[in-house]
Amino acid sequence: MKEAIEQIFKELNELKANTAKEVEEARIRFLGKKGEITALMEQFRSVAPELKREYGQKLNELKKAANARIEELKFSVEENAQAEAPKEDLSMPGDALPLGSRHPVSIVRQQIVDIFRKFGYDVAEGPEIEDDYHVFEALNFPPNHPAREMQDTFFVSTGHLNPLLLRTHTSSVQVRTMESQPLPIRVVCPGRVFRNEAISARAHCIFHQVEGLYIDKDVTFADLKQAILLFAREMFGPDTEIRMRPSYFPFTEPSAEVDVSCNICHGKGCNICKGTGWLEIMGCGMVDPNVLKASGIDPEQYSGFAFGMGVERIAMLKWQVNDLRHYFENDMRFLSEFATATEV
Ligand code: 2U9
Repeated sequence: MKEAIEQIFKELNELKANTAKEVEEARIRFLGKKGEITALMEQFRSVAPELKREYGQKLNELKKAANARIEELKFSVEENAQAEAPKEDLSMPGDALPLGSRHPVSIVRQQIVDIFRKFGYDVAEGPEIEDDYHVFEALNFPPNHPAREMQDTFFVSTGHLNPLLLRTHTSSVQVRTMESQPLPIRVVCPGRVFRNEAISARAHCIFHQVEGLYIDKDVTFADLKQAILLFAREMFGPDTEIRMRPSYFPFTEPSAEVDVSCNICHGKGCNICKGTGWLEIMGCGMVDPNVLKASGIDPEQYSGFAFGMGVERIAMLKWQVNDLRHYFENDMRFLSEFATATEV
């Protein structure tokens, strides 16, 4: 047995392996169930008692040495495999990271705001959760106006005189501007608004508005008309014409809806303008004297005009998108169409 142990020590020292398979074969040969060292362990049982101690020690050393040698070979085979693996080609171009782009609604909101900034308007923002006073009361809505009902407005708290609600228009920001800023006022207010509407191709319960307000001495309807005409030509092209149709809003008197000449068919009539040659883009009017008074402005000395537009609607007209829901679903195939659309 002594010779057999010595012999295996020798073989272990000389053992070589080039592949993982050869290492495994060597392990089985020495340490497997029917391996040479395992066989010696079996024989050990019948060794004379006076030799047990000496042989036991030697056998243990042999087993340890075999395990260590196998591990050593395993490591060197793995190292060789890595060294031989094809090297990374550092001259290869990197993987292109897909670049994000601005949302079409953000692009159009910015375009609208930029046009009015060029005209000398300031930009103001305000809270999306507002109180009844700034959304309805100060804007001349009568107490029983339908917009104040649960069916139209999302209430945050009810049961007291000035409930909290999600603003239904950004006009509340203009009210806050009138309360806090000196006259004259020239301001545009972009922002998100909320209405209790069923979602369809033409309506959504959340959308974006840009509203504007100009208050000074001697502001007239002619000023309003000129401001809107200049805006429409900047937004839809220099040949654009506008027309105004009488309308009604609690906060303006007189009030009007504004149409622009259809930039697709140039007035001939197409399915975008439903054969009329005109597209509705916004509402506007002269600020109602009651609205000025509510915010402490004397309507005998000052007058003003205001306008409001839905950003999604302007974006739909600009890019001939026929379903408002595209702007909320964030499908990459839709959004990526606007990756380069940053200019007016
Ligand atoms: C103050 C006084 C008056 C803002 C105005 C409109 C007309 C208007 C709609 C267009 C489409 C809302 O997004 S929409 O549904 N807006 O027609 N908005 S005048 O008038 C104001 C605002 C603030 C202090």
